[in-house]
Amino acid sequence: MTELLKELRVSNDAMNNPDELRHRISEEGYLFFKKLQDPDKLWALRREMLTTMQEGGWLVAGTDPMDGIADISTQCTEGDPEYANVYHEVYKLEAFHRSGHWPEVVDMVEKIIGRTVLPHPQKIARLWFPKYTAHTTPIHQDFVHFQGNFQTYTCWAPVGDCPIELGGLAILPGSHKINQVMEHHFSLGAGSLCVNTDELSGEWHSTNYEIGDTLIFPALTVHKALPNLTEDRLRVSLDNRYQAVEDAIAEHMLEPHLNIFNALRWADVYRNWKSDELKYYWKELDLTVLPRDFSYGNKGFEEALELARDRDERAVLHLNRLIKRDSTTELAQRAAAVLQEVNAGATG
Ligand SMILES: O=C(O)CCC(=O)C(=O)O
Ligand SMILES: [Fe+2]
Repeated sequence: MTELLKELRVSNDAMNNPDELRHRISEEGYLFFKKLQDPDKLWALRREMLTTMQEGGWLVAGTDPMDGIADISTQCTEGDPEYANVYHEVYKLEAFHRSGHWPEVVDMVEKIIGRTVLPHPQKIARLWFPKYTAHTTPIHQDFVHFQGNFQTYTCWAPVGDCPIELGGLAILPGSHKINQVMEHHFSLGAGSLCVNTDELSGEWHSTNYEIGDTLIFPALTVHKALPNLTEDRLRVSLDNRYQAVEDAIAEHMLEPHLNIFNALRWADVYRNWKSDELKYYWKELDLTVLPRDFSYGNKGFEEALELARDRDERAVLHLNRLIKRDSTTELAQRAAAVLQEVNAGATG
């Protein structure tokens, strides 16, 4: 399942030239920097994050957490309650949130946007199991998930080295020039929404990421993750978002990530923090907050119902996951009704 990938263009030569940075990102839809972030700070963050995952049972007992050696029997992903249980312990780490405010990243985004930058309160990490490739992040534009405005930038960075086989991010250069949100469909993988490949052209770009390397791209650039093809290594990465303070932000980006089903609150996140500096830092700002648009997710859900009726295994898996998470919601009840229909058809 190897695919041909082109190398990302490195933009370290333009780091101090905002005009050139803006020119490149408007042409190519991304900027990639080697070692934009300090490897030592990231190694320290890796230790904290993976130690928490080991305490949560995700790593083989007795191994060095820095190696990220996964216990495959605990495989799970976004949407699974088991995932949220451990992810939210990682999410409570002060150092993890602080990394979203490191000046090397904020200053770079500020050069690109040319206005004062707001790091989104909702920080995001991805903790991706090996041998679980059906759940690889599908091809998408971030706008369907994060909304707000098109000048929202994702900064993706592995917390550790991330060679191709560990499943880093791949990007379709120039794809942002479509200048609109593309049609998204049901998919497994982070976000559960994908763009169909027949609507795309161009060559996928990625790289053997080293710790500190950082990929920055706006909300319409088409991207995906590569599958984690390693035997036993977890892929750990940050994908934090940044935008101009004066641009609109969607309300869910002011909430902790994946909090819908267990009601994780900022007060829970902050419980063991040593400093107050970053707690509720956005509350004193006069933000323009937009309601969340559920139409993309709702459409994906309706498609999953249709596919499940045709016994599509991915859709059945998705609906079962949704029911397991909370069987009392309206969506879960509709999912359960369809699965019952399908099972009755299969046995009757
Ligand atoms: O890391 C991943 O698998 C998904 C990342 C992504 O799509 C993003 O950062 O927007
Ligand atoms: Fe994304």
